[in-house]
Amino acid sequence: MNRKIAIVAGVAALALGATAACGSGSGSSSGDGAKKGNYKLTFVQGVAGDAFYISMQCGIQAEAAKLGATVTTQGAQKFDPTLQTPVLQSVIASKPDAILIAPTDVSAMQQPIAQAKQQGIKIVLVDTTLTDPSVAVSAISSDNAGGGKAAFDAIKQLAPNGGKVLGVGVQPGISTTDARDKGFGDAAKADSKFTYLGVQYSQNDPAKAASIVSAALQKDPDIVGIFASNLFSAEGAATGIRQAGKQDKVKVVGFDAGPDQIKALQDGTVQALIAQQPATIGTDGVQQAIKALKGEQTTASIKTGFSIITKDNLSSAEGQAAAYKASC
Ligand code: T6T
Repeated sequence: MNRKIAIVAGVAALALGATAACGSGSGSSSGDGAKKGNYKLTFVQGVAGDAFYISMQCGIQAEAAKLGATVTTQGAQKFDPTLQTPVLQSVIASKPDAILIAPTDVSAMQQPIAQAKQQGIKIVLVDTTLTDPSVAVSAISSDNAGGGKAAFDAIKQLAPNGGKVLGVGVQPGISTTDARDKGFGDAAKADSKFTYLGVQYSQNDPAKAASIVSAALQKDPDIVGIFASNLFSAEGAATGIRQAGKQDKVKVVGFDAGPDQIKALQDGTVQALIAQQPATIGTDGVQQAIKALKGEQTTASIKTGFSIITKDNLSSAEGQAAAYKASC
């Protein structure tokens, strides 16, 4: 498929790439007693073993090495604030100069992260954010609402006659996937050719995402499109489509571009992927942390770009560069 999407993808990537360069707002600075170098950073992932955070870790490590900082990476086994909190607490006890963290919930992680700040540790929010991000010197993320809308535009090109569309989300309270779900849902509701069936939550479990899709296709066999708003939801949605034998009938667009998603794109189960730039988020995060530690001005909010990958542009330089890494 579909030359049109590949072209649109290029435009989206270019347009968003341009916004990535200019963050908005200005953040805090701290001049007092700043060390001159050898900074110790810790990256707290949303969850361990996720190709998105592994790719971010690669960007963080490369930039830290360039700037003469050391970095360690920690992550809980599930995307869950009750598991991320003790990980963060043990990181705080190890007294890093700065923590780059992807909070797993907009409100539940607010207080644990504030405690890190109270210990004099600089905080940078990478990927996900908090209800009150002012605890951090900088918050860096993709344009998630824009990505959700782009996913709907892709489905619209794939299913131009319209019909029923479903969202497969992760869990409420995650800033990124909530924004993607809303971006997709708002765009679908605004288009009279489409009926938005709402979003169902996979709890970041591919097996649950697969069973959501199987049940939804039994209830509404005429579904024309599914948007899965992160890597594990997309992985499970693809399995559900395969199990239902609906590869040719239902168009699937997934956020993220891990190895499994790329495979699903190649075998035709998924038609388009919204690939984020996790390494860039990591690079920007390190730069902001070091600036804060040196007492320089930081940027409160930075938006990074995304690109849309289809079978058509997968083997292009852009497509190859967009694929996430399973290791650095
Ligand atoms: O989509 C990414 C990330 O942006 C999101 O916040 C959580 O899920 C992922 O890590 C993919 O699994």
